[in-house]
Amino acid sequence: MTPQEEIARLRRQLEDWNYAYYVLDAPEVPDAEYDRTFRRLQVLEREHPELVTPDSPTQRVGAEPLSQFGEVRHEVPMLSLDNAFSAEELRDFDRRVRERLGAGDEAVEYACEPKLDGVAVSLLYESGRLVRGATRGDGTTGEDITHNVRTVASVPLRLRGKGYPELLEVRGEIYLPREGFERINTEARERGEKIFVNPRNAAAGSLRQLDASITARRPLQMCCYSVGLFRGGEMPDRHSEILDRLHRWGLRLNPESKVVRGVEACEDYYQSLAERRDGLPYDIDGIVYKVNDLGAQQRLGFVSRAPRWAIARKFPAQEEATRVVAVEFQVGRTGAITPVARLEPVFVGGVTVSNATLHNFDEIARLGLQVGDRVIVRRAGDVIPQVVSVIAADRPADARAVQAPEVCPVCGSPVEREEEGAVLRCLGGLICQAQQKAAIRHFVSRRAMDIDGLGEKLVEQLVDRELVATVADLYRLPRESWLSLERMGEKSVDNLLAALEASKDTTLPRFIFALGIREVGEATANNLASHFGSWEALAAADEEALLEVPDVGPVVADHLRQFLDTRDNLAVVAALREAGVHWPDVARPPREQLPLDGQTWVVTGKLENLDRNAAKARLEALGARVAGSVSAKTHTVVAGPGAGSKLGKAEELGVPVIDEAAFLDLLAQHGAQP
Ligand code: JCF
Repeated sequence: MTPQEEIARLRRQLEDWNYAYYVLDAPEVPDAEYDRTFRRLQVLEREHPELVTPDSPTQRVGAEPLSQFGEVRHEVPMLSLDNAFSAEELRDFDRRVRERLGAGDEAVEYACEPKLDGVAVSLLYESGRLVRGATRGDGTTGEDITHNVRTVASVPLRLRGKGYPELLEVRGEIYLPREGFERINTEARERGEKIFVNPRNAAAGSLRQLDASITARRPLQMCCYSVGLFRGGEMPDRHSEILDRLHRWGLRLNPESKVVRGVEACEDYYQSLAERRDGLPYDIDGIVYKVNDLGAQQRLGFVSRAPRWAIARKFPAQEEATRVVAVEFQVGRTGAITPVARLEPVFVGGVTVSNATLHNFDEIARLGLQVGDRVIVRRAGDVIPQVVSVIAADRPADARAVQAPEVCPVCGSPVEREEEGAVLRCLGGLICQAQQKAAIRHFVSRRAMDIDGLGEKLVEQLVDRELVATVADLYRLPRESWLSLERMGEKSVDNLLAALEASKDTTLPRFIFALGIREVGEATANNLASHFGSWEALAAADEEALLEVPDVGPVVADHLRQFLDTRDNLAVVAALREAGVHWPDVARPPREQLPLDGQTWVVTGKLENLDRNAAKARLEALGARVAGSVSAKTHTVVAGPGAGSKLGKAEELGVPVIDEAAFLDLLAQHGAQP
C-alpha cells in the first residue's frame, strides 16, 4: 500500500467511526483503537506534508488563532421564527396556513422538532467539502466561524455517500448539552474563572473564540434542521425527506424529529415533549413546526424575517426576573451553612419558584448580590433553581449587603470557616436542631434504614417538640407520643411502629451509610463493611487501617475518625443496638482468592436486569473495587443505555467496555447470582 492509499484508508475509517459515534450515537470501536488509527494518520501526514488536506480528520483545529472574524453574506436569508405562546395561538397559525393554501378542513402535514437553545449556524459544502461556517448574524450578514465549526465533532468535514448538490448550504443549531455545560462551568469555578449563565451563552461564547483550540475543548454538538442555498443537484420536495438526505450525507439530526398530520397531533407532540423536557440531555425552549410540503412553503412565503410556513411554540421560560426579598441560611446534615435566596414568587420552567440556592458565600460575592436586588432566576431540568445574575441597574436604594452569620442561625453554636473560605459550618453537631432533623431524614431514607412513613413534616414536629434529638430516640419514643403528633391516627402509628420494628433487622453497609458520616456515601459504606466485616473492627480502625479501604482517602478517613472519636456518636450507636438494631457480620473471604481482586470497575448507564447498586455489590463480592469515575487505572466499564461522559472517557483512555449481557455472563461464569 502506498502512503497515499494508506492515508485515504485511515481517513475513511476515522470518518466512519466519527459518523457512528457522533451522528448515529452508536459507537463502533473502543477509543483506544480510534486513537491508534488517528495517531497513525498523524505520523503519515507528518512524513508526507504534501498529502495533508483541510478535510483530514487531523485538521479540525487550525494552527493559528485569528485576529478577527470575517463577514459572510447569506445569499438565502437565514430566517427566524414566529412564536406561539399557547395552544390557541398554534391553532390560529394552522388556520391561517389552511386558509392561505385553500386546504379547507384538510389536515396539513407538519414536521415537528424540538427547538434547541443554541446558536444558529450555516455550513457550506462545495463538492462535499466543508468550506465555510457562519453565524446567522442579522439573517443577511453573519460572522465567518469556519475555524470554530470545524472543531465540532458532529460537523462532517466531508459529506458521506453520493448525490449531494455541488454546492450545499446546511443550516442548524450548535449547542452545548447540559452535561457539557455543567462540566465547563465546574472547571471554570474551580479555576476561579467567569462562569456561563446558561448553555446557550456558553455555546455562543465558545463559537466566538478567535482561537479554535479553545472551541475544540468545549463539547459542542450540531443538529441540522434545513437546507439554505444549493446548486448543481436536486433536492426532494418535502422537508422531512430533505432531512433524511442530510442524515445520509453524514449530518446529525435531532432524533426526536417527527412528521404529523393536523394541529391536534402537533399539540400532542408538544405535550409529550413538555413532559420529557427535564429529562432531555439538552435545553430546548419550544417546538418548531414546519409545513412539510416545500411547494406549500413556497406558496405561503414569508413576512419580514419569519416564514409563514413555520412557527415555534414556546415552553414556559426557564429564566425569569424576580426580586430577592431575603437571604436566609440553611444548615445541612453536616453543619454546612448554605445561603438561600427567598424570592418574590415567579413562574419559571413550569413551576412557581420562591427559593433559589446561592451555593456558598463565594457565589454571593461572585454575583455581587444584595438583598432587594432584582435577579435572573433559572430553573432547568430537575436542577434546583439558581440565581444566574443580578440586574445591577435595578438595585433599589435600600438594598443591603448579605451578612454571613457569626453563629449558627439555628442553634447559636460557633461557626467555622473552612480553609477555602467559601463554606461556613455550624460546630453544634448533635445539639443543632437543623443537623438533628437532617440526620434523621437521612437515617430513615430508603437507601439507609428505609423507614416508611416518616416524612419531612413528622421529623420537623419530632425535633421542634423536642421529642427526638438523635436517631436512637426514634426507637424509644412511646406510642402516646407518636399519637400526639399532627395527622397521626392509630392506623398510621401502627404502620410507623411496624416500619421501625422491621428496620431493626438491617445490614452493616446500610447501617454505616445511615449514620450520615461526612463523605461516606453508599459505595464507601459498602467498602467499609466488606473490608472490616464488623462494626467493632471498623470502630477500632486507626487512620492507617482506614486508608487501606478502597476509595477511602485521607479526607474520608479523617471524617470517619472524627465521627468515631466523638463520644456522643458512639452513645447513639450503642443506644441503637440496645434498642434492637442488628445486622449480620459480613463474611470476608481472603481477598487474594477473589477473581476480580485488585481490579477497579465502573458501572454507568441504565441496566435492565439489576440496578446499579446491585451491580456494584456483585462486583465487590468478587473482589473488585467499584469507582465512580473512569481513569487509566480502570479495569473495565460496564455500560448500559444512556451512558454518557464515562463511556466517552473510557473510550478515550482505551479502557475495555462491556454491555449488560456480557456483564451477566461474567457474573454467571464466576458463580455469582445475576
Ligand atoms: O432548533 C432551533 N433553534 C431551530 C431554529 C430549529 C429550526 O427548525 C429553525 C430555527 C430557525 C429558523 N428553523 C428556522 C426556519
